[in-house]
Amino acid sequence: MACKRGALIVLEGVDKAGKTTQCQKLLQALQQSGRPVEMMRFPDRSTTIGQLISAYLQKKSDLEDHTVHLLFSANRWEMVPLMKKKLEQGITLVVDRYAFSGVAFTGAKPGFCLDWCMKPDVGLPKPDLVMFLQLSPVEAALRGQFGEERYETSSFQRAVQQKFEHLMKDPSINWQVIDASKSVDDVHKDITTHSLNTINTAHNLPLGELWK
Ligand code: Z5A
Repeated sequence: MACKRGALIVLEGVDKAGKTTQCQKLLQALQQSGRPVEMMRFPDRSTTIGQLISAYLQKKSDLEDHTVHLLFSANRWEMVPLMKKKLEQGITLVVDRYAFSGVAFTGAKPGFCLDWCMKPDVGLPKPDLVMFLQLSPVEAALRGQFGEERYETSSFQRAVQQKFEHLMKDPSINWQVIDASKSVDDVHKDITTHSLNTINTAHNLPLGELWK
């Protein structure tokens, strides 16, 4: 019998919403329950393209806005063969940011429309579940100052939040909004419940193509 495929689970949200914390907790919980699971994050700064992006985010280099958008997308596409292989092997992937961040962050810049921003990511593996960690700017500020990286200002993050809200109206994506203001353990419980439901149903479904 062919192996049941893994689920593609994405966590999205604004800065300091707790995405990395929750991806790691979900990874551990699924591992402890004996499920095959791995974590990925975007941007993946380990590749040649990822290093260009990392230097840009750290303000060590400047890149034209369209160019960096396409690099973020290319950084996802270069991982697609590996992602598909793992999903086919029955491994669930827990992913920290994906194409939705790509569209929301570039779309928040002046002169960009969401339609253009989505185009390079059309056809990527479609997540079975996208959890948006919802956190107000006031609550995010309580979790510490913004860092030094590009995009880490409250006005830009508000514009990003608006773009995410627009993307979440798309009924073709299985969006779940998670109240990220709760304790780490309570957020984890909500995320685990949604993830287990998704893993069970994704087994029997073909992997979709994003925005197609
Ligand atoms: N970007 C883009 O422009 N285009 C793209 O295509 C993609 C990304 C994929 C990458 O940043 C930047 O690239 C990002 C988007 C852009 N720019 N911004 N902003 P990154 O991935 O390297 O880092 P990040 O995603 O910005 O991390 P983050 O948002 O700052 O953090 P987080 O992962 O959401 O949160 P955390 O690190 O898990 O937690 C933050 C703090 O809050 C930490 O001290 C925790 O202990 C605390 N925390 C977490 N949960 C809680 C709860 N529940 N209560 C209290 N405190 C908590």
